[in-house]
Amino acid sequence: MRFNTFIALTILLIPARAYGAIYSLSDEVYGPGFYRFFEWEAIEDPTHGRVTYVDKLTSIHQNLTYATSDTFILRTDFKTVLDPNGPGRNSVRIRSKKTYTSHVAIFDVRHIPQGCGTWPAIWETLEANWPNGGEIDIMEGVNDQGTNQATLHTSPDCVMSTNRTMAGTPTYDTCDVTLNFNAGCGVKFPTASSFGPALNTNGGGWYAMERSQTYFKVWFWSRNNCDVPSDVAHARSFVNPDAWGTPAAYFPNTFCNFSTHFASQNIIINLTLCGDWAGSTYSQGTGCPSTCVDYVNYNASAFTDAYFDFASIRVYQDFRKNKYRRERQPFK
Ligand SMILES: *[C@@H]1O[C@H](CO)[C@@H](O)[C@H](O)[C@H]1NC(C)=O
Ligand SMILES: *[C@@H]1O[C@H](CO)[C@@H](O)[C@H](O)[C@H]1NC(C)=O
Ligand SMILES: *[C@@H]1O[C@H](CO)[C@@H](O)[C@H](O)[C@H]1NC(C)=O
Ligand SMILES: *[C@@H]1O[C@H](CO)[C@@H](O)[C@H](O)[C@H]1NC(C)=O
Ligand SMILES: CC(=O)N[C@H]1CO[C@H](CO)[C@@H](O)[C@@H]1O
Repeated sequence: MRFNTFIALTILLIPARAYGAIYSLSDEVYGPGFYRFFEWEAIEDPTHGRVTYVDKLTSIHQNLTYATSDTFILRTDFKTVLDPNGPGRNSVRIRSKKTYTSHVAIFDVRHIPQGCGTWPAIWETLEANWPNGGEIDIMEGVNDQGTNQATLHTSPDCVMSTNRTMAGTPTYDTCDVTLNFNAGCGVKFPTASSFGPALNTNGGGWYAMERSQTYFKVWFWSRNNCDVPSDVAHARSFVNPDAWGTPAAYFPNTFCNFSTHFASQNIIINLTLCGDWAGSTYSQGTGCPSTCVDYVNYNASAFTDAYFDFASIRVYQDFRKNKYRRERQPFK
């Protein structure tokens, strides 16, 4: 009987493995679990934003992070008028305690920060070894403008093929941080609902990233899309990204040696204001008033909608290493 079960399992698993793309749930993060999975980075903003990143206790005390059993909110302060000569608006930056190589990460968001001056990001990097450990930006944008952009930033000699099958539109093909003022090799997503107010009015959606040894792929599905893969929509224990269709962004290793450009990386979520990107493009066809820094200093209530609402983050790894863990214990 046991032997038959073994044979049946083997038969069941062989065809799946032949496709090489079945991943199993290794970390499921929701509600108070965010307080255990992540550490707070009360650091100076490396992108020169008008923010002050606070520590965990301050973020809880000031309600800049807030959890219920199925919600995790992360926001900037929206109550304080700032002294223009003092520190920036309080905000939060969190980094996963774990690092990952090959994996799938699915971010189920109900809302992302919106408003003039905002620059939210969900990304992966190894900060201690930047840029040599590479950077994979999964969700990023500024000032409510345009669609989501996924981008790689790397050390020299990493270029993307001009012939890629993906739904999005490439910006630069070279990922080298020393070129194009560190713009990286980006891909603009095709759907308006992938970023900003359009994402929020649709109730959010799912960003998914697959990192394999030979490519990275990023997808987005809006909450009300009819083509959300069922393993994504129903938070299954196994996912098969090979069945998810053409990604919005595709980064193959054709002209980029992943083993020398990408280390094992942390997941980082940050919310800055102004700074290198949001600040420099603040007045470029955005309709945003005055200057970015003045707007942040004086218009506190303009940041009421500058918040993430996460339903969950799920990380999947090679199903042979089934180390499933739920990050759900209440924070004390
Ligand atoms: C903290 O933030 C949450 C989510 O935005 C909100 O529901 C709650 O009322 C806030 N609590 C306080 C004390 O302001
Ligand atoms: C582009 O890529 C496709 C799929 O990988 C391949 O079949 C095709 O030959 C490539 N075209 C060029 C011009 O390289
Ligand atoms: C990538 O770099 C590693 C380490 O230097 C090397 O062993 C490997 O052969 C390289 N791969 C390719 C395809 O050049
Ligand atoms: C504050 O917001 C209002 C409304 O958007 C705008 O008219 C005003 O210029 C802003 N003030 C500053 C200092 O940015
Ligand atoms: C302000 C801040 O922390 N910025 C980081 C947030 O995210 C992007 C990735 O998109 C990083 O490049 C920034 O350094």
